[in-house]
Amino acid sequence: MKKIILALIFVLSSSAVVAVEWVNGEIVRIDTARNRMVMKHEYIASIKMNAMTMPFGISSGLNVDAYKPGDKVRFQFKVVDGTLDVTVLEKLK
Ligand SMILES: [Cu+2]
Repeated sequence: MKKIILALIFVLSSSAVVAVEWVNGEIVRIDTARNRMVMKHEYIASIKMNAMTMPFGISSGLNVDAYKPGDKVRFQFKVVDGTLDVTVLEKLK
C-alpha cells in the first residue's frame, strides 16, 4: 500500500512539473535586432488571452534564424514585465 501511495505521489508531482503549455501561432514578423517578433496566436488558457496578433519578446538563447513570416508554429512563453517572451519555438508540420 505504501508503495502504491509513493508511486501515486510521484506520478502526480512529475505531471505537475511536466505540464507545460504549448500555444499554436503563426509568425507575422521577426525583428532579431530588437529581439522581438509578431505572432498571430490562438487562445492562451493559462492567462485567458484571446486569439490575436501581437508582439512577443524573443528570449535570450532562442535562435529564430530558421523561421520566417508565414511559418505555423507552436511555442512556450514566460511573462516578463508584462510582455510575453517566447522561450521555446517549434515548427508545426
Ligand atoms: Cu495576445
